[in-house]
Amino acid sequence: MATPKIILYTNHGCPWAHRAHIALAELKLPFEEKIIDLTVPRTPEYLKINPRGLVPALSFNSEILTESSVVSNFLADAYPSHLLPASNEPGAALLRARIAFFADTFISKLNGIFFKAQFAKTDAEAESFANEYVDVAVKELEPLLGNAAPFFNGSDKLTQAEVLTGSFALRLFTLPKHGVVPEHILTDLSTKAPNFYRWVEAVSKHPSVTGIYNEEAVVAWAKKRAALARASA
Ligand SMILES: N[C@@H](CCC(=O)N[C@@H](CS)C(=O)NCC(=O)O)C(=O)O
Repeated sequence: MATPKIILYTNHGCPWAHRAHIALAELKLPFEEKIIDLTVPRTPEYLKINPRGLVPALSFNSEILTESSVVSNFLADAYPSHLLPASNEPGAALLRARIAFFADTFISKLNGIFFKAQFAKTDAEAESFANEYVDVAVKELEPLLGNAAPFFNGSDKLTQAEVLTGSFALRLFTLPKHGVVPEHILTDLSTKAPNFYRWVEAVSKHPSVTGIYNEEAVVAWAKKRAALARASA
């Protein structure tokens, strides 16, 4: 495929937009970046690009795509690679289904609990969500990562499973030490869900995942939002 003209409308603090950055980095696709300021109302120009007003949005040869999973899966499908095999390759349909199930499980069963722990109204509530996170990781994620090496399904390179979940794994691995969530969440995971912990650690060190991450800014934003949640209790 000829080099496409790609524009990514993004904000580096957004874990959903971060998914598109991981895909673009792994696929080594050149792109122009337009940072959308999320602290002010979206401009009429941006609302024409994404009427929902959210990031990310992708312009691919002037075709607009929105929603991070749609954007990331489109990129992986347009450029079959180590991330995701084309669906007509032998064995690919099954692997694609396994990756989709992993990402769905991470996002639908686990991820929301991390945000609840971050923005809990009391320390006791944060503790309870941290413990719930560990329990769900043990039950739902640990069995899916038995053959991670260190990435999904025995891969030594990132896959689409990590594209869709890496930004959240990175926050899990980096935020506890700042007191944003109870610190024991990581030590508990390392003993109770060792496959999951090793995978989180490997994902969180990968340059395609860490590339746009500004830990200090994410911590500052999380602390501000947590203070607001507690003040409204
Ligand atoms: N389901 C969307 C969620 C994207 C999303 O929530 N983006 C946030 C930033 S992390 C946003 O644009 N928020 C703007 C707002 O709510 O005004 C996706 O996966 O793309």
